[in-house]
Amino acid sequence: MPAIPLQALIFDVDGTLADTERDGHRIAFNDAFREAGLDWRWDVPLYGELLAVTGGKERIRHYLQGAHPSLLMEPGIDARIAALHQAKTRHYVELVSRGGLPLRPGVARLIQEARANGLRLAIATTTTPENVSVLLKHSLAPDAVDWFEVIGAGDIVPAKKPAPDIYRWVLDQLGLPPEACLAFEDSDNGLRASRGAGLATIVTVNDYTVDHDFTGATVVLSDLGEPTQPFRCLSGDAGSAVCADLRALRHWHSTARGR
Ligand code: XBP
Ligand code: MG
Repeated sequence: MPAIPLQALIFDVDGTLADTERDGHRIAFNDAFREAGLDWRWDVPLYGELLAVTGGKERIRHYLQGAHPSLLMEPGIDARIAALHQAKTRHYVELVSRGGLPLRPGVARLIQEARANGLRLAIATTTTPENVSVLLKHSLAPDAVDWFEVIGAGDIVPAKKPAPDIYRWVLDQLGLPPEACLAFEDSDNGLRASRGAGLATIVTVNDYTVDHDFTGATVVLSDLGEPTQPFRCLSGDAGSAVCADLRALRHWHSTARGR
């Protein structure tokens, strides 16, 4: 059977395009809590634990289960969580609009190279759509939202990562089989979602995810790398590549398909 060529790249956002969690989402959650007169504070280690649950509303609920379980019994708690989360999104958008979150190494380079070579681009993320748009606009390029043919974000599917639903939704919108694509992820939950949808996956780790179990990833890298700032390959075969360019991606795509 002829090999299916690589046709599309599907990117996670948080932790993959930029280190948004510690210095973005976490700060915005705390700002929303403060604004609502709550003394809840999510410090860096606690936030690392809370990241086990994806989705901001789901994360607040998970926090309350441990810290303030009685609040979950109160009438109107769903609306209260939703309002807090809306305020958090407003704070996050403000923070990112100030140019507060740079992209990770190699992200802009790879996306530009993919565009120049006619690869299709998509996003599969758990975060809220506004958060994706503001990051692409302020950290990549003013018109970068238009570079992505499909943006799957937030509550568009009810079951968030590690469920594969968001990736399946994106593949359906692209009209492509998973074998024609590569996914980019930074976390165990993200990898379970992409692999669950049958996608070969490149992982780039960050401080919160470096100790996660990435069994099933095609390759695990420190970051996507630049020609002058090589990545470190933590697992898998990077051959002679120093950065994740299209040549390396095509190699990983073809070896992953053979498995
Ligand atoms: C991202 C998330 C999100 C963000 C917050 O996971 O878990 O919850 O932390 O986003 P992934 P919202 O990178 O695996 O998609 O508050 O907008 O939900
Ligand atoms: Mg992520």
